[in-house]
Amino acid sequence: MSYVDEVFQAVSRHNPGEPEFMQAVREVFDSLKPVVEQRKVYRDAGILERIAEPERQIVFRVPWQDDKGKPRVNRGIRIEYNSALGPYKGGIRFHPTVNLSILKFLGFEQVFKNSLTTLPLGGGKGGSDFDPKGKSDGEVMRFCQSFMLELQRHIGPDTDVPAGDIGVGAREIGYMFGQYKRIRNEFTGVLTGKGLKWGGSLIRPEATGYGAVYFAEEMLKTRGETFKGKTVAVSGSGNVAQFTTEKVTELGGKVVSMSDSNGTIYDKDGIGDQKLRYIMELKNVKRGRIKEYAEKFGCEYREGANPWSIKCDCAFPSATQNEISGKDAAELLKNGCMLVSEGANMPSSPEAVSLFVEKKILYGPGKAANAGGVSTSGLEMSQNAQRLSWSREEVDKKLNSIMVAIHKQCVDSAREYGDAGNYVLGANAAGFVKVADAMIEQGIV
Ligand code: NDP
Ligand code: 2IT
Repeated sequence: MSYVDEVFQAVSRHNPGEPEFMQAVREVFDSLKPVVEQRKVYRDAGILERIAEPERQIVFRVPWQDDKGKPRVNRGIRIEYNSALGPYKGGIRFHPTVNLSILKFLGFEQVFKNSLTTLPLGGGKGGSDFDPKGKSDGEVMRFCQSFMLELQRHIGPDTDVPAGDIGVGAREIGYMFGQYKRIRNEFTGVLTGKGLKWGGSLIRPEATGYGAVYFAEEMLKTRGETFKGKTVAVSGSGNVAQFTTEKVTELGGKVVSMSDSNGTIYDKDGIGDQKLRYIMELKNVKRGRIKEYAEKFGCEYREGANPWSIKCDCAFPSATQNEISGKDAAELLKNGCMLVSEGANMPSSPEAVSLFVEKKILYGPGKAANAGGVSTSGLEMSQNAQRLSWSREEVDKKLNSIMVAIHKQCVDSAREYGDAGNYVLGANAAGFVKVADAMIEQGIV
């Protein structure tokens, strides 16, 4: 049996009942076969065994009181996955589906993603099964304060720097930052995605969506194409989806869909700037459902459906993991989709990934395509350390050049390992090599 398969089996045995985690490990390990074949040193140093095991997993009780005074309990988790390249870095997710499998898959992906950013960032991820939907601001605040009361002892600006993810945006980061500052009596860059008045970076809110579009622009260039006149399907209507839509529109594409967990809107005229402002207000302030857009603007609404049966040239999955099944992928391809850029983490099922790679469309996997968010978090950390803030133009320019650099690493490494144009191989191999080499240089720790 190959070294890769041997370690994969051991990892499966040690992590029973964690399908999302095993899916992420399988995908990365499959790409690494030509890499470990070429560089025996990784086997000698036991790198795969070590890299699959998180450095630290923290699980804790989060008690809080709801508006009726009733005691409630959720589970808090932080996975400090790998610190070979820098402090643990990665988002916090609040969603009822959160469990160890999901946070380990996200943490594992984050390690390689952060390596690709060119910045000194280790990988981590955290969250809770707390559901912010339908909760009052007061309930969300009390939950965030309780979550941070425990988390604060494990994190710090040089140790572990969390940020947002699903269900964690500006409001939640604010409440968590306020609580950290109060407990520790320190005003530091311990979280990213902070408000602009108190240490946040310009462009961080936009960064994941903009980055996914910049990455797609680079992929399009390899075929002499641009966004001008392209029809684009976006899923989700949260942070990543909103700024993906904004940037695609700015570059001359037409976004015809957005969605939430209840359904999809299909607006053939395109979700232009005015309509996007409506969605931002609806989702970020009123916290309503995407269906209200269809009612307001009189477009089609598909209850319970995702956008993948809509005819499009480019798809930006920006909601959640495994949102594109094999069947959805076949439908996208049948309708002529030639580019998929993943704003979400692992949105394509293994069957969908295989189809995209086999058909040689421009397929940018999440760990490369959505790395603009964490990259700009890295830029926020630099600004905090300098006690300076950079202009919008400066941060946007840096974000763009990081996405160009990530694209180049993917292209070069796919070619080096024998499958030019395969961004899955390129991203996994390039991300891995840097972390693995750093681990070897730092000894068996
Ligand atoms: P938000 O919470 O802002 O938005 C999430 C969106 O996805 C909402 O529209 C939500 O709908 C939808 N969604 C969530 N879960 C499901 C589900 N199970 N089925 C269908 N729709 C769902 O999160 P973000 O925009 O920040 O994150 C979206 C994706 O991007 C995630 O995969 C995240 O890990 C990834 N990502 C985020 C980064 C960031 O900087 N924020 C950086 C890199 C990746 P509803 O409101 O109905 O739940
Ligand atoms: O998945 C991700 O990269 C994020 N949620 C952003 C992490 C970060 O630290 O900005």
